[in-house]
Amino acid sequence: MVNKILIANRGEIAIRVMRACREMGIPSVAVYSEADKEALFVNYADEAHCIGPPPATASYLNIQKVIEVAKESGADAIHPGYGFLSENPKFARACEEEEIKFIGPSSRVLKLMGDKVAARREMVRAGVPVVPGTDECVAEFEKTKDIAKEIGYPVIIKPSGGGGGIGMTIVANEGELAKALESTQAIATTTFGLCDVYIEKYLSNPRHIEFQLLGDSKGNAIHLGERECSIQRRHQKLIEESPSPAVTPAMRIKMGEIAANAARYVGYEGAGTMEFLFSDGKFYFLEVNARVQVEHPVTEMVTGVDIVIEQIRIASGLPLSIKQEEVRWNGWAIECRINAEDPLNDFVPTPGKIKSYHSPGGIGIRVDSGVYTHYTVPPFYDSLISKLIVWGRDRNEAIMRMRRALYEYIIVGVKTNIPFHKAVMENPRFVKGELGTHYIERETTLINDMRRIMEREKSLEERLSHLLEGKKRIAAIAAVTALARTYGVPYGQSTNGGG
Ligand code: MV4
Repeated sequence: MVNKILIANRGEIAIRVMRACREMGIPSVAVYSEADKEALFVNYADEAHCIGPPPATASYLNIQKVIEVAKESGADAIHPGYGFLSENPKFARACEEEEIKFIGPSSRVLKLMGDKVAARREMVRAGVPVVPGTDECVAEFEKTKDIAKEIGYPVIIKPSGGGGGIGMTIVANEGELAKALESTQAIATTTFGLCDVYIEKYLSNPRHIEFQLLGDSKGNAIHLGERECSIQRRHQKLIEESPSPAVTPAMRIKMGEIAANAARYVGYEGAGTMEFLFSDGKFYFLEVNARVQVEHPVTEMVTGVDIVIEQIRIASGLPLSIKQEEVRWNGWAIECRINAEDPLNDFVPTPGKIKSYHSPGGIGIRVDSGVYTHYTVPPFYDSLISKLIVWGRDRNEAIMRMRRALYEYIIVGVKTNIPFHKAVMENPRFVKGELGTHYIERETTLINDMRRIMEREKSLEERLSHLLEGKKRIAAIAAVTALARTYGVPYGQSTNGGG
């Protein structure tokens, strides 16, 4: 087993990893920026080292500094979390050279998966279905025109160095192609330093479904089923669930096997996700996320497998602790990402001081949070402050529990997207499980539903204003939310969306 782990990340995921370390008896080392001195994860760690100024490029992305602290502190492994350096092949390479175990796939696999065209080609070889398109980059207009014609419009042009939606351009017809090709190449060059772009058939409102994979150093690879992540806004996922209401047990087994076989084929070590678009009952490979993902807890809730502990075991050269035939899927889990942002002002980030904080609890609730009362959310990083995950025996129970938990969640001082989540949990189409990547834009009533929910809570607050003075303030806020809960959709209205 590795002896000491440096966590090259911050916030809730740093704490998530350190919790696994503590359960395994492995000391943890935090690295933090000057903006994170007061952060919960810095305190949680067994030791912590400041690595630089607030901007991530000067701290969390500073490869030399992170490796230097690992060596100084005697850490023999680094967990990169998600984002930051987690899928950076140069960082993985630097770790390999310094004989520090990078907790994740090899630099070779990270490089392959980071090149979206190469990854697509490799997945075709491994027998994974992909979206109709090219397995080479496109560059020259006349040739691209022929390819697009063959695929059939609409098509989508994607930067090969990208992922996560940045710089993608949808092309409705041949007239738009020249401009789209040029602009995607320009964005690809400036954002990813690589002008390579590729072209695919554009699917209009697919579901985003991904399979959780684990591969060990002995050549074993298994899948833990799927997550549905269709509820997203500007390529930011907001709500994820497992299983997907659209996936039958037979499809899960078939696609899971295809994904796990592909992981084995490329020699995948660690936790990873294979992303698919799902449309008209068919799966199409998109990309591999070669890291632990934000939404991994929903899979943990339904399978009981601790994905971070598996990552650490794998990095230590141990075999997977579970065989494919031992994986059981029990019940339903939903995650709401709680962001410090203003849902009434285009979801702009709202960093600032949390004056009062109370998180939900009780049966079937998990809160992975990086904050506490009187903590100041810094403006330098993403706005995720916690994840609220619920488990229920079926989708209906999970939705009812999520509603209950959202009304228990009290965050005063910074605006959050909790009202948005309350609106989604009451939305008939969500309740029916009718999801797609364009769900939020198409559910045009959602923002108004949310306004109504916020108004309802405000009027209750006003009615109780005599309590909202001095020391009684915090208790009064709890009373307000408890009352607000009774205004929610009555019990029993949610139905299982299938699956
Ligand atoms: C697509 C697609 C439709 N057809 N690919 C977005 C995230 C990234 N991982 C892949 N993405 C998409 N890929 C094909 N062949 C739709 C999306 C997509 C999207 C694309 C452009 C602008 C907004 C979008 C929102 C959701 C999904």
